[in-house]
Amino acid sequence: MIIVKIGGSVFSDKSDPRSFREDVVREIASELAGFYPENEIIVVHGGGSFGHPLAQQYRIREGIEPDSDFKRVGFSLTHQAMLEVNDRIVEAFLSQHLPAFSVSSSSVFLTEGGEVAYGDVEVIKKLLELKFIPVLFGDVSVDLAKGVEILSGDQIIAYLAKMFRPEKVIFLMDVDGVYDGSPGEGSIIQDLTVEDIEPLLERLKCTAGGTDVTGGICNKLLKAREIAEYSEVWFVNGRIPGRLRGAIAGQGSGTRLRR
Ligand code: IP8
Repeated sequence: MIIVKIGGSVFSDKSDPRSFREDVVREIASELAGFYPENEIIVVHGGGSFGHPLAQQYRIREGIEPDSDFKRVGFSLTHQAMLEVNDRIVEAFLSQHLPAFSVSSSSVFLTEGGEVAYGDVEVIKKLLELKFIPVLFGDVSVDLAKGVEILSGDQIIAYLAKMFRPEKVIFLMDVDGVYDGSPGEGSIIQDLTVEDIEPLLERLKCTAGGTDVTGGICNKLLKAREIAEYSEVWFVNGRIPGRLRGAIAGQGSGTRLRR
């Protein structure tokens, strides 16, 4: 099994609300087509300029405000924006004759403080047996502690990796891998082990939040460390044709994380 995360910055320009790079998503789908149906594939995509601006505007991560409909409306609007981009991603896969099937994450997972507290993966399991490609996404979530939350695609992937133990988990990003410093300044790390993560988080100053409401590369590295318990993890540039194919074939250019 291969689990692929299509990062929001891969399919959209984060400074341009609801922008969608259809050509990039079609290329990703056509590269995956080379490995289907021999491999089971799950796709999870991020929020990009669809989910994040609304999540920020409605301060979803601060939880519910019981006496005001502001949060409830924002919760629903954020979900609708994610359904919109999910629809476009699924359509792009279908155009490449891949049987992508939308699975709404907020109907599968309950969270507690942003982490998955409960997930029902039976439908996903069945879809895989039937050779569908489930397409989940970072989404709003009903949260046991805060009422409402944002559930990152990275959290979803960590949960799915624990349940399904895939051979590979591939994070597609808009940079060439994990940098040993700020992108553009440091150099790409080709091979990472789980022991390298802690000092790297310190170097990247991961105590401070990024621009994403869910924490960008810092959250990704933390989750990747968990995933590495079960799977090989790759970080590759999803906007450059051939990089995803290379990572799946095991000779790619990017960062590989192993135990
Ligand atoms: O981009 C966030 O998902 P992520 C989803 O995978 C929303 O962290 C709704 C902002």
